[in-house]
Amino acid sequence: MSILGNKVVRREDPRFLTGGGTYVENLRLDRPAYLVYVRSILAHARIAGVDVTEAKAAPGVLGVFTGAEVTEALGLAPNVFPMFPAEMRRPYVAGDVVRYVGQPMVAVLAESRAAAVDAAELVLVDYEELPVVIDLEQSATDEVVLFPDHGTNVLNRMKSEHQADFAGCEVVVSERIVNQRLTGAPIEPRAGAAWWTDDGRLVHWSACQGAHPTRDLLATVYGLEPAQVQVVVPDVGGGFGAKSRTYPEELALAWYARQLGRPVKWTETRSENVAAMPQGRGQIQYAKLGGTRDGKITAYQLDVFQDAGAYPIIGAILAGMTQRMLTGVYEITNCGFNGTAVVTNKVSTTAYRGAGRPEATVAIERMIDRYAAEIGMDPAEVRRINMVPRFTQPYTTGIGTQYDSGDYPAALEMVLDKAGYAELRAEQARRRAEGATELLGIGLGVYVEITAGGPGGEFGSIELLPGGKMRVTSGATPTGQGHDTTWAMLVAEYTGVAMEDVEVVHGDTDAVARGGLTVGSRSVQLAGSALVDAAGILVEKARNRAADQLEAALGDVVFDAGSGRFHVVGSPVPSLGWAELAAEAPEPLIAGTDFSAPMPTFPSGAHLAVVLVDTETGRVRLDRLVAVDDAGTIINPLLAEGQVHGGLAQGAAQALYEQIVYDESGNLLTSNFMDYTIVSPTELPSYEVHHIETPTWTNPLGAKGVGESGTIGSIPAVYNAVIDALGHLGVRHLETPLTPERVWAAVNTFG
Ligand code: MCN
Repeated sequence: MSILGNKVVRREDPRFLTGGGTYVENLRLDRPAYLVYVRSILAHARIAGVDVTEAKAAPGVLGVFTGAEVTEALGLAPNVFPMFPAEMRRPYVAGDVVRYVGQPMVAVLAESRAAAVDAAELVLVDYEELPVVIDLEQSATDEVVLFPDHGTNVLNRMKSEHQADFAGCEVVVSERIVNQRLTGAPIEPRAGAAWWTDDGRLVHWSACQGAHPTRDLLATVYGLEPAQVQVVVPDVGGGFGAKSRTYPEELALAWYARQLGRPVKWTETRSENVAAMPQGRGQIQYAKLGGTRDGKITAYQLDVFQDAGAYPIIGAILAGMTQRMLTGVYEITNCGFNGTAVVTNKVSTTAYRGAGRPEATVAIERMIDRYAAEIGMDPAEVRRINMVPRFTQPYTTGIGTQYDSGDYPAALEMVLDKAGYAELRAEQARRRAEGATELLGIGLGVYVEITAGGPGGEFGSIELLPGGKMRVTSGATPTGQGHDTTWAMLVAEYTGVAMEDVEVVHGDTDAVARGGLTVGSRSVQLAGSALVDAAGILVEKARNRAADQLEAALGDVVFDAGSGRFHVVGSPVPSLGWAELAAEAPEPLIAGTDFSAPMPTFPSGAHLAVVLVDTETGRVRLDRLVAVDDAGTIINPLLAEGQVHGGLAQGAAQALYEQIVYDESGNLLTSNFMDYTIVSPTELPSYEVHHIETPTWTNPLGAKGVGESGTIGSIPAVYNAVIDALGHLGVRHLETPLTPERVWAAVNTFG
């Protein structure tokens, strides 16, 4: 019986739930120096002077290094994306100019963290204020140029070949949509530790989403061969995209360690994390949709401004993902996209759960509801009319993106059915007719997204150990997704050993040959498929060995994956299992391979939210969230569901609660979880989660990614539900998050 598709509980959880996880912070080091950064309190200023005299003399201080000193030694941090201007590379620690509140300016190292914090407070900085640019659209005007050497704040302009033509549309609706900045809010903030071994190797522990990319960056920074660097990523308390890169302030740890001749340890505080870990979203959209009066969409144009923040990293190119997913699940051939990414005086933007795809989904799904309201048609019906029918071979969208497979109508019909759509509409009408103060709103978010959309494959190996156990090494670095369980299931399935006999190793560059980043929900389809292929190679090698031992022709020896035994075809006895093969092994039996797919995969689904809006207070209560997700073949429905649960929370949070707010001087007004209003279980309903399976043909598992789906479908579902509740009052559009203040103001303007 197959183990795949079963709800196997996460075997890593007992360790996590009983305090047995190993995080960077628990690492015991010999005489570590604790690092604390002095951070900028201004969004844009020239550093006219830094006085570290008192800090250096403070008790327990081991070293104080100014940005000027660090920059002189290390230069500027490498550009991970070579297309960005060299003059916009970030300093490890700012020496001459600071460009956002929270930017590190001075490194203070001491015997204890408390001593470092106390000494950091004694550092005096003389700032000369420079003009601040916070607003994206203002930045694009270049009235104030933030990098004078570059001459413009605009980093890139994306323009689709075709632009939408609205001539002939019977109805045209347009809106400005704001995808506010969000922080990843991992439970564990960023943390790192570094030291040099006696033989000149660098060892660096990092709470990040990819051991090998961090190793390669460190090798570049310190002019080392990759083999001279060991990066260990132990257990990680979440990343959500924002830890996909190890940032300059962490890359500098090895330099401090070298100066002090001691290991260096760094863990930021929560407020530092909110202020200085790169943030997500930050996209302003101008959306325009046209069609006929009977619900056929005939034109769609989306023009966006993307906030890159102070120094461009991946956030600056994520509008490219928005472009790729422009038309979502709909057949719209007359479409166009323009994107402009600009620098501002805020922390950089990076990937955050969905990374460019939720932005596309929010835009098209919001505009469909806007159009439906305009023509007086049920929004579910407008979706039906325009949806791409089921397909199993590549489908090319109006903007030119090729999807692998999908069945969007099935997901839509299922979510409507599971939610009881007709009854919900009747209940909505009843409340309106009664003049109820608690209105009911129903919102749909139908999505398709792209997973494993970046370049490169992923590595996996399986080694037969004495006694017949297996050791797996995986290039993927998990940050909470349950890879230990998933990889053990796959190897158990394809080799026939028990899951308990599969040891999983990841996140250590000395133990794993190579690896990529755990981003773009790529791991199951790439790292998982690599293990399927590796299992195939291992079985083949073992079959050869079994043929020798059974003194049979290779062609006559078969493998029974159910029992994990080899025997001659037609005669199950005698047979050999993995333990016997390991015992007789002349040399270790090991198979390692890389898996690359011919194209990305495109998971999809339909979410439906039900909200209750209190017209007297503006409070929105999320009453139900019904999700139907299609990630192709599901390996473990329990884990996939868990992924959807987490995603739904973050999607609902974007629609209703969370936002990063800077004032016009660039002060961060939401630097803790109280002000940021991070979502918690008390605001969320018990989810109703379902799935369908449209397997992909791009990998042997038929699996697509599921790590981001929950977020992508739920943002527009919850967003649309709130606007829907207020539709009869004339409300057509509001900005997220839909705070009580915004909703109350809308009710009082229109109601
Ligand atoms: N799965 C499955 N069947 C599939 C696909 C996935 O059963 N067809 C299950 C597997 O058990 C797998 C898990 O879902 O362990 C996630 O797999 P996948 O979709 O391949 O995503 P990744 O493992 O590559 O994880 C990355 C993804 C991203 S991009 C973000 S952002 C995110 C997310 O995962 N960040 C997370 N989920 C997170 N969950 C936690 N706890 N913490 C984060 O930081």
